[in-house]
Amino acid sequence: MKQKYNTLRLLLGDQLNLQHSWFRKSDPGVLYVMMEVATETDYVWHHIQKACAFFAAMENFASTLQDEGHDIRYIKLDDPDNEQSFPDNCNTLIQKYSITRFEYQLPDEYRVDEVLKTYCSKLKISSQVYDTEHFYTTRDELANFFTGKKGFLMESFYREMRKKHQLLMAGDQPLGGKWNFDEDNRSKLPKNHQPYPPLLFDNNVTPQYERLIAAKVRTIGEIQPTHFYWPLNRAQAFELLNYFCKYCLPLFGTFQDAMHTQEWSVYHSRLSFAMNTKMLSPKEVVDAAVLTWQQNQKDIALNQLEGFIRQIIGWREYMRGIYWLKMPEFESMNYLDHQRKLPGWYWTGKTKMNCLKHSIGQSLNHAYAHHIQRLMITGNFALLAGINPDEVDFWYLGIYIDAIQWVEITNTRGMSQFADGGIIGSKPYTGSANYIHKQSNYCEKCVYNRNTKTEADSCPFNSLYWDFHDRHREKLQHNHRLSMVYRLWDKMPATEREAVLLRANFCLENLETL
Ligand code: FAD
Ligand code: DLZ
Ligand code: SF4
Repeated sequence: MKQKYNTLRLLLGDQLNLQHSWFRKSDPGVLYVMMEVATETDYVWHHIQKACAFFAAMENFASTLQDEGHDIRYIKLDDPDNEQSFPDNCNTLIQKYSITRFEYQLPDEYRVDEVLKTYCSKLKISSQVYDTEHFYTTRDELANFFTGKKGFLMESFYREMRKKHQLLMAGDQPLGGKWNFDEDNRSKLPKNHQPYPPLLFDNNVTPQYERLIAAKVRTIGEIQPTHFYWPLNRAQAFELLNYFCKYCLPLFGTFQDAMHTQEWSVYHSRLSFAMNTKMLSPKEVVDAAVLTWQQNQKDIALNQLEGFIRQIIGWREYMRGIYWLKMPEFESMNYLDHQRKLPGWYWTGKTKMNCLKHSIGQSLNHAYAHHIQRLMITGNFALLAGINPDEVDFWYLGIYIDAIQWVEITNTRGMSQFADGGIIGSKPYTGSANYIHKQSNYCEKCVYNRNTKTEADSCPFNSLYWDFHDRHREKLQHNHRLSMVYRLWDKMPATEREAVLLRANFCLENLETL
């Protein structure tokens, strides 16, 4: 073949950043490649909506690049010459076009980063890696920030981000006199309060769905391929962002922790897929929210905006920094030595516990649950029950539309399962029915009694909560944030403690039928 291209540029499924400097002008010597490959479809059991969303968004991205005058080869899962891995497909193209240079953008996932680093080290042609131009921070910025400091407190990183990017600041002071308005952000949905319905698109992902089915890719969850509602291109991502700013931002903070059987996203933005694929940048999201607030200050209180901004410039960037600082060790951490198997009903939602039934059910239906459902329902239960973090990670990495390891594992193994021994959270996030009832209507129609601990129909969370702290006393009792928990436990009459542990033991031995 006559040489047409000198450079091959690989784009991954989560690198759909149209604003990247690569695309400022087209270069006839550059061939871009995107590919649907078994190494990506098979590393976990993806939710079918997640797999379809990635494929469809990738295809849309490729056709936009084509329209803008770039040459791109899009390799589909069932293409006969698809070798089913990034290196093998790149090799084929390099040979076919006698390419002399290979370029790629920094992968966000350790696994893929290693594959591509190894690939480049063996290549006979030159290679170069570029930044994705997506995040506020570089990969090692967090590590540099915490060098010489004790611990990795998110709040101090967040304040630094606020100052550095001059967000919600009045000079060097936080706007409104406080960095954090979390105490205003814990309301339950009042009876008869109906949030705006989630904005749903009407996309058709039948071709992507059929390719996945034909290839027998193992997936989970439900889908309606002809009415697919996640945003699949930049225009839809912006539409979702504008909808959020107009209808959800005004109450985002207030109901950030609220859960309800009839509402699957409450006032949450559902922008994580659009951001994690890089169709939208975090700066675009933050700027739109700030502008909306500036133009509507009489309708949008500062706590609503601050709560939202913190998730993006705080938690999201922080998790990425921790990921690159602590991988690959992070992947095998199991501080509490949890070894139980994940109950089978995590894959079906078939449990009598109403909070778990709803949170898992909506995850299977929509590939989505909001933060508090992930942390305080499914995560909390897995932690209290002592489930092996490998199994917990496998579930979280597959089931959510936004699940990419850099942000999944830090949240799951770190924040939710305390398997990192406290790098991310200063104490385990645990709660009993008391907390769940405070934030939701789940307990109202549950077969279990949220008010008791030791009866045959007592809420399992209530005994498992104490059992967890008792079981891990040696590792946790010196944590000053848990001193109250241990004081209360020790004050309980011995007979009651025994009954609680007995009930917990029953729950642990009968996890599958709870
Ligand atoms: P909103 O509530 O509207 O928040 C806005 C944005 O802030 C999100 O889109 C997200 O980009 C960011 N954000 C919020 N919380 C976090 C957080 N803790 N860490 C990082 N970014 C955050 N998020 C993922 O993107 N992918 C995951 O795989 C993932 N797994 C999680 C697993 C567990 C156990 C927990 C507790 C949380 C996980 N999160 C994950 C974080 C968070 O739950 C989701 O980002 C959020 O629910 C996405 O919905 P949303 O876009 O409506 O978020
Ligand atoms: C999630 C996903 C799936 C299901 N399939 C692909 C794929 O076939 N090709 C691809 O480039 N990306 C896919 N992705 C997203 C990847 O998991 C993500 O792009 C990589 O892990 C890099 O972080
Ligand atoms: Fe969940 Fe317990 Fe409430 Fe039932 S009573 S919904 S199991 S917290």
